[in-house]
Amino acid sequence: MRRQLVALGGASLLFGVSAFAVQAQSITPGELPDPPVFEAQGTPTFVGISDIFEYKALPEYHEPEWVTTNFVDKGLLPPVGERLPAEPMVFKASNAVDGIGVYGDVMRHVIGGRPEGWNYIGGQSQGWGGIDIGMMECLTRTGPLFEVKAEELAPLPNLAKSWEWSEDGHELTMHLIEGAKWSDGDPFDTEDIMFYWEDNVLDPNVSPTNGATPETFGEGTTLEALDEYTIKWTFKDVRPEQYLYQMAYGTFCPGPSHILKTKHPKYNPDITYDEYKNGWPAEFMNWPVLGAWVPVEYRADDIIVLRRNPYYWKVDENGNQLPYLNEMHYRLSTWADRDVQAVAGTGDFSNLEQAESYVEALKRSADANAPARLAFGARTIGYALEFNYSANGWGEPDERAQAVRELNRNLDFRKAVTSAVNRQALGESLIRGPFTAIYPGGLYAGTTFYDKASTVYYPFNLEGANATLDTLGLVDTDGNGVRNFPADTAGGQDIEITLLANADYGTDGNLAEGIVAMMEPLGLRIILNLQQDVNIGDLSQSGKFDWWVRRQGAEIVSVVQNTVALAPTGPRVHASHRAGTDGTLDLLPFEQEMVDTVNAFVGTNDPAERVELMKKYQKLFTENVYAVGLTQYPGALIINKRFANIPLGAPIFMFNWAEDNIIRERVYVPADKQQNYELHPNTLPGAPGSEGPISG
Ligand code: BQZ
Repeated sequence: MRRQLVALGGASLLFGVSAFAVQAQSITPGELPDPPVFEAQGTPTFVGISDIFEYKALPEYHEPEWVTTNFVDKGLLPPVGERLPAEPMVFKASNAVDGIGVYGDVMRHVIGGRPEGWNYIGGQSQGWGGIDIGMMECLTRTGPLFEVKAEELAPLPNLAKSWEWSEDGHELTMHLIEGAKWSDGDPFDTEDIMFYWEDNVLDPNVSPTNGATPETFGEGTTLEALDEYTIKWTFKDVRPEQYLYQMAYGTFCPGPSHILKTKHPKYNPDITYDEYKNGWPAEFMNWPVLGAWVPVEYRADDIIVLRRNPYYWKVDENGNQLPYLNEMHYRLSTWADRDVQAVAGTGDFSNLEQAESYVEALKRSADANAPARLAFGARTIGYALEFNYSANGWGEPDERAQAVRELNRNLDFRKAVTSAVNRQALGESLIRGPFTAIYPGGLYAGTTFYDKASTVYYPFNLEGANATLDTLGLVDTDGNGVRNFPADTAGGQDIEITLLANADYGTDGNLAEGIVAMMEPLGLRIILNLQQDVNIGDLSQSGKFDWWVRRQGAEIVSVVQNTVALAPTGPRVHASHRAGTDGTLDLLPFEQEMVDTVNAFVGTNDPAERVELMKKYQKLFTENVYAVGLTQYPGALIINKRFANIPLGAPIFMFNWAEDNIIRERVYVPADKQQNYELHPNTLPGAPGSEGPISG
């Protein structure tokens, strides 16, 4: 087919086929089919923020009995009231579907990642799958916002329990919880906040996990500590409330400065930044946290076990210190195995997110005696093909790669690529049925700021795609079926393009192989670069890719979460366009318009203006094929039936992942359903760096 096509292409150039014929084959937008109707998705019960929790002192507090007898009574731990802040966070029973819970049992997670170490703010991941979400706490919180009514939608207080704006709107003063402690008893205060900000976010030698940079909080923004529990932000914009979302998970979650400072080069000139980043390997147990659970056991490639944090600063309305679950397990396996174990009942939780596993999971959980229930949410899982747009050195491209960057920056080239993608076939290659939707790229259909009329869609049109590349002069000069660069570019060699994809997910690999196959009749040779998750971060952040099949982030789902990442609004913010070797961003004109649109969105709180700005963003994104949308589908939450207080309609991914959305600290197992799964019953975390948990 392609040989005949290339000949045809060649022929048209040689014999001057009429302009009209070329025109007919050229690429024009078409009608975007609506996503198939998907009835199965659950609906949350929408509430106000104050219906979920408040901060207040209670007359009395409680803890698991064995903590009192084995630890407090023996003087190994202060009484619970002294371990809690002056005004703990108090969850309202009326908002918890099953009300006040009981202590005990374990949630058995299975994850596909592997821990690099505990220095999260220094750039190490703990293996994902909610392990960091259970250990870290951030200034604000957004996961549970899926159940907050639209008129009240705003980040939830968390470590910052209240805040106020200055008259002129440039200053935001935040009040932290007072008297909270890290899980080793060390006080939490502004020293931890300022260490994160000054010695990690602002330090160019440190790349915090989840990518916080100074621009994440607005260019020229400053932060200072006014006293032990008060911080003040100063912004250039007026009341940029948008940045409150950036103060949630993954970009403003402080680490234990009393530990981290001991190996930070600023305070220890004889230590390198690499030694700082890798200062606390996964074998280091009892890492201090503000979250509900502390790592107490780690067996490489096997399991991480976490035990309840005795200093956790949240309670229920009866004053019971949370969490209810004493232990968390993270079995180190694969993401696909997570689904299998959850439906089989040997694991307790999974975000069903790999479409290939849906049929089996649905079949297994349909049985009334199935151990787990499966609940679909909205279509918030989606993939796109990202182009590396930097032509000024990001990722130190060689001559071939530089030539590819130039092509990526050519709109007709991108139009040809998107028109050679048969999305219907791609979706069906993952799963048949009403799951996958035709996704052109940009904001997802079915989400708050999506507007179909502003979405430009170039339908599958291989003929037009080939004609367009012919017109660009990308002809197969050596007849081997692969188009060549023009003679004066990269030595006129075959056009070979590297495609980065995550090897830890079947879906990423399948979609990438689909792209390789679909680019072949277009005469482009795609070299698949399947990499494990731990490498994807470094390769992608350092620009070492031509193309990248990427599962989209929260910014594409909610817009309000990580908004700044919707365009290259800063030198190290966007997934596929970062600053070159001279520190500048070589933005294309439409990119500059996208940056201005996103910055305008961040700079206004006017709802109508924000809607219009996102229509403009969507039009700019899709008509310029900023990324090639591949597919979009709903995820499903799989949870073992013995767990209570699982909120209705919790999406696996929206503002954050379900591990945050379901508020695990108030999830419990009724006494009559509790299983004997605890590996270290009646124990608490030991001192930082010491072996395992202690049993009082
Ligand atoms: C959910 C999530 C919790 C990271 C990770 C992983 C990393 C990315 C992303 C998801 C995993 C699970 O996603 O797939 O279901 O449990 O952990 O954090 O893909 O590679 O860097 O952003 O969250």
